[in-house]
Amino acid sequence: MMELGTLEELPVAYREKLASSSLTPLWPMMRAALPYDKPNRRTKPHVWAWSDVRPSLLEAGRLTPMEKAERRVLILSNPGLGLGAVSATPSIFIGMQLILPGESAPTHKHSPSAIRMVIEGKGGYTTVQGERCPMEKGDLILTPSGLWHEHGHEGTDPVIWMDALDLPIVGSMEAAYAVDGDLQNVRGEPDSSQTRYKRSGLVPYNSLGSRRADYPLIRYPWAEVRDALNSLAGVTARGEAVQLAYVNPETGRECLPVLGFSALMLRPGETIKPVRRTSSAVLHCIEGGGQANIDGEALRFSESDTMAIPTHAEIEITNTSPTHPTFIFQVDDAPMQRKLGFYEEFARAK
Ligand code: 1HN
Repeated sequence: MMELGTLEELPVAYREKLASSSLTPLWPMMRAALPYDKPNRRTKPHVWAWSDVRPSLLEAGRLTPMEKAERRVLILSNPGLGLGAVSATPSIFIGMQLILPGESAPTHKHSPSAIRMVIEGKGGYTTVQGERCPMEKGDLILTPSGLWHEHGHEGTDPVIWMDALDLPIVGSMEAAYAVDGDLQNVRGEPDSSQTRYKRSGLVPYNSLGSRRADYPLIRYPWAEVRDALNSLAGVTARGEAVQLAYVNPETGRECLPVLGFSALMLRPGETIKPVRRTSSAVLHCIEGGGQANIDGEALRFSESDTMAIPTHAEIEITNTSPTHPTFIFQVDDAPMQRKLGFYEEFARAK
C-alpha cells in the first residue's frame, strides 16, 4: 500500500494559493474517499421503536394542523448521520406520516419517487394520477416521480403510514423540487390491483402491443402478498429466505428506479443469514417480531418497528416466536446500484 502525502506536508503558501483558486489536492484524502475493501460507513444499525414513534406522531397531530404541515411527517434520522439527518440510510428517506379523520393532504407532485407502507388505521386513501387507492395495513402504494398524489381520510381513527423516498439521492443532485396541483378528478373504478392487474402472470392483452405505461400498478394489497409468502414458504427450505420482490407487472423489473421493495417471511423460530450486500436497507416489521444482529450489534424489534441496515453489513435475523410467523417489509437501494453497475453480493466466510 502506498504511503500518501498529507495536507500538512504541503507549504502553507501553496495550500493558500490552491484555496484561493478553488482547488483541492486529492492525494491527502484519497484513502478516505476510496478506502480499501469496504466503504467507510457513518450509518448506524438502528431500530426506531413504534412505541416511541406513535405517541410523538399523535402529539404532532395535536400541535400542528394540516394547514401548517402540508405533510405531517416525522423523519427517521439515522443517529450516525448527525443530529437531524434527513435520511435513515445514505440513500433512503423514511418518514412516518399521520392523517386524522376528515383531514386531507393536498395534491402535489415532485421529482423524487415515493412509496407508502400502511401501518395503522382504516379509511385512509391516496389518489395517484386519478387512481384512488384504499390504504389498509401492509398495503404498498407507489407515488412515482412526477405523478400527482394527494391523501385523504374518511375513517374515524388516526391513519399512520411509512413513507420511503429516494430524496437523499435526488437531493444530492440538487434536483429535488415539487409542484402544487388542484384536487384530482378520480376515475370511478377500483385501483388496478383489483382490475387490470388482478393476477400475477396476466396483463391486459393490449398492453403487449402498444406503448406500455411506466407505472401500470400503483397499489400492492397486503392480503395478497401475505398469502403469496405463505405459499412460497411451503416450498422453501428452513433457513432460506422466504422473500418476494414487488415488481412492475409489465416489465418484471423493480417498480421504481432507485429504491427496491420486497416482503420477507420468517417462520416461527427461524433464523436467516442473508449474504452481505453493497446496498443499504430499511426493514419495517409488519407483523410479529424478533431479533436482528447487524455487524455484531444485537437489536430487538417488534411489530411496526423500523430498522436501518448500513451498506455491506453482516446480518442475521431471527423470528423469536415459537408459534407465529414474522413479516417484514424491506426497502433497499439495490435497483439504483444495479443500474450504476456496482451492486454486489458477497458469499459468507465459513
Ligand atoms: C411527500 O410529498 C410525502 O406526498 C411524504 O405524502 C413524505 C417527505 C419529503 C418530501 C416530500 C407525501 C415526504 C414528501
